[in-house]
Amino acid sequence: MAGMTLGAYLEAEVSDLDLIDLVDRIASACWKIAQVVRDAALDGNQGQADSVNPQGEVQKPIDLIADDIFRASCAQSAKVSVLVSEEVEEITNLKPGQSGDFIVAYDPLDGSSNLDVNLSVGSIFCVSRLADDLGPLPDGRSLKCAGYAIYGPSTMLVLTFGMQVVGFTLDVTGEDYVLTHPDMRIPAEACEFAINGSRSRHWDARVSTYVEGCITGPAGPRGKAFNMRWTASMIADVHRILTRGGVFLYPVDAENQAQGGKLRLLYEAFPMAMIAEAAGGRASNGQSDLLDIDAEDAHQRTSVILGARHEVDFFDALVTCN
Ligand code: AHM
Ligand code: MG
Repeated sequence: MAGMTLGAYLEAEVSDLDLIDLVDRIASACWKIAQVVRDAALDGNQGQADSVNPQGEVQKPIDLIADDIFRASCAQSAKVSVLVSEEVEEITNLKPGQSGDFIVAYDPLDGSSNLDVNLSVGSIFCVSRLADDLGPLPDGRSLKCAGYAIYGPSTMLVLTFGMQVVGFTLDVTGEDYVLTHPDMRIPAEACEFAINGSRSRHWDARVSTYVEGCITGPAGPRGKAFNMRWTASMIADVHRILTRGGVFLYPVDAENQAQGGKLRLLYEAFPMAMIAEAAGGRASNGQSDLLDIDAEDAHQRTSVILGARHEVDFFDALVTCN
């Protein structure tokens, strides 16, 4: 399979022609966003815009440009009815919803605080279908596709349709995405963890116990050494875990609990959870699988504990110790 183009892969592996068309459009949008990210300093698109997103966070010009690109690409699909974007307060109804039409939830440029320092950022998305008995918000267990693009040293598109996770690298010269990572699996054993340690004064006892156990190393309760990494770009952290293993934690803590945590369920947690499960890992909110959480609000937030299945299970089991 390695070496296939994205188009050839979709044709071979996906039977839903409307979904193929949509994923192809999203892939094109990510390619354009990659170019905008690459040229941000040249084009004067670094720094802040005058606006805030639905979470009250100051937007960057490039957040808004990326949203325009992603939105326009999805809107070209006759089958997309609903868009949910991190950058837009209201759900966008592109056309009167019919059962079977697509809902696309996306963060057009995640980790954008990394832009000015030239580190990896990306786009995250998931796709579901409108159902007669469900509202316009995705159901985690009914997702048809999830993915992210990472704008790093190379641009990659990582996708799952539920059974496996595949990674394509953008070949700028050949003008196509090429399958370079045909079966991305999260290694069973984790030796790295990712958490923003500067928030430790806000953590609850369980998070502190978990991190302490990792830091103590071979002499501690885990009986082995852990390495720590944090890029402040979820896509980069998850991509590392998909590539060489580990666990990612962004828990609800004393400071962010009033808003329900930091990361957003629909367009950050759901897509990464579907990818983690398809790669043999697990994603939890500390109690239950993220994909089992009911979405009640377009921008609702959640704890995210994601990575090697054994490690996420271990964290969840710690609740009984407190
Ligand atoms: P964003 O959508 O505003 O970019 O925020 C999400 C990002 C994640 O990519 C990352 O894991 C997290 O925020 C970093 O948070 P912190 O600033 O606490 O390190
Ligand atoms: Mg984000």
